[in-house]
Amino acid sequence: MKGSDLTRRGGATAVLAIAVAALAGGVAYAAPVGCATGNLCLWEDAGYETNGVQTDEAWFSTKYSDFRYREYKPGMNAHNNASSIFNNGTIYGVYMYTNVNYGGSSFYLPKNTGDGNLSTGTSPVPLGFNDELDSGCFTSYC
Ligand SMILES: [Ca+2]
Ligand SMILES: [Ca+2]
Ligand SMILES: [Ca+2]
Repeated sequence: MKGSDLTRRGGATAVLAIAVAALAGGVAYAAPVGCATGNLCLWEDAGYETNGVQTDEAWFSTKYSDFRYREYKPGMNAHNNASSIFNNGTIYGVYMYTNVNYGGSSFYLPKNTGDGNLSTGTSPVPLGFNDELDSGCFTSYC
């Protein structure tokens, strides 16, 4: 059987970013797919995704005062519904708030840290922030 080079399976070993891991609500050390270096990213659902899509994230690289105007994707804003968060900043931590204009309750999230499920209190973000966030800022911009 010579020249049997027809059997070359396009090694489509789709190396699906295993960064998805981030254990159930644990701290993640590898940024989720879709969250660019330097950004703070939010997703509507736990597990760093919005309706199953990891690249549908709302983000900011300095600060953002009103998530009603920040969208995961066209027509879907981040007002009172974020359930996972990752700070892919390289220098600063971020403060996140439950009200617009940096008001209400807040928590601090160090750089290169995430919480894959805001509804659990077993990770960097304490309880009380799931589906509540409305603004945030990197410490150098607060
Ligand atoms: Ca949510
Ligand atoms: Ca959590
Ligand atoms: Ca809120």
